[in-house]
Amino acid sequence: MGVFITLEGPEGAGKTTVAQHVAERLRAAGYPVILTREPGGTPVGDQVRQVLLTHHNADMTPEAEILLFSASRAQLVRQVIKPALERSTIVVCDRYADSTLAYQGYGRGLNLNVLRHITDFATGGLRPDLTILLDVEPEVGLARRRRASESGAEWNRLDNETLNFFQRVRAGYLALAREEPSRWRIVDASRPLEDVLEEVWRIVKVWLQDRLRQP
Ligand code: T5A
Repeated sequence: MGVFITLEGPEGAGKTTVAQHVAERLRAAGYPVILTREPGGTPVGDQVRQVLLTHHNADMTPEAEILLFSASRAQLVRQVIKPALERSTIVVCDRYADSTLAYQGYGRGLNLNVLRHITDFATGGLRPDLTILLDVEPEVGLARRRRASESGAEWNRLDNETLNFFQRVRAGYLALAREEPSRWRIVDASRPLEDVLEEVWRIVKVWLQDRLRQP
């Protein structure tokens, strides 16, 4: 079986940049790797992503939102992630089910147990082996997003949420990481990008070495 690594964190934490860097370094080290993302990562998922993130759907209910994120995830797991793991590939995924617990659970206030049931159904119970939380204050992450959007990066429906919402999301991520410390590693993503990239790569390298030593 392969290895399933996820990157999590609030807006502008650096997940996409870090996920690309980790995938490149793993490939350079000789590992077979696929890099994917949520929502999206498949033709069906990319269409669902449009529905989720367009500003036209400002009236979307939290219940519709969780089901759409889950639809994209169900497709990604079966079409991309599981087949790759079965080929002993390392899967690096930019967001996964913990985003649902953080945003729809802690952020929107939906019941966490209900979200866990829906998520288990969508994923068939597939959980990441290692999750890296890029932790950053919402003000810092959103300022980065705003700067990036001025140079053409997407500014989506969820980027318009209140600061309070993003503060709940961040606190939610930290609570999830504390609940399951063996799976999560927390990285201070407010530091310069080079430092964040080096720390995440060191974590992944050490974690893989430890895993290879296990019988
Ligand atoms: N969502 C998603 C849910 O609500 N529920 C779910 O179940 C799922 C799966 C997805 C949205 O959907 C929500 C969460 C999101 O709101 P998205 O575009 O996939 O949207 O996710 P975002 O987090 O919004 O993506 P971003 O691109 O903003 O954030 P990243 O990936 O964390 O950041 P990145 O790497 O793109 O970097 C953003 C900018 O910051 C710079 C980068 O160069 C870039 O310009 N940067 C740094 N600058 C200085 N120092 C650093 N350390 C930096 N790191 C990055």
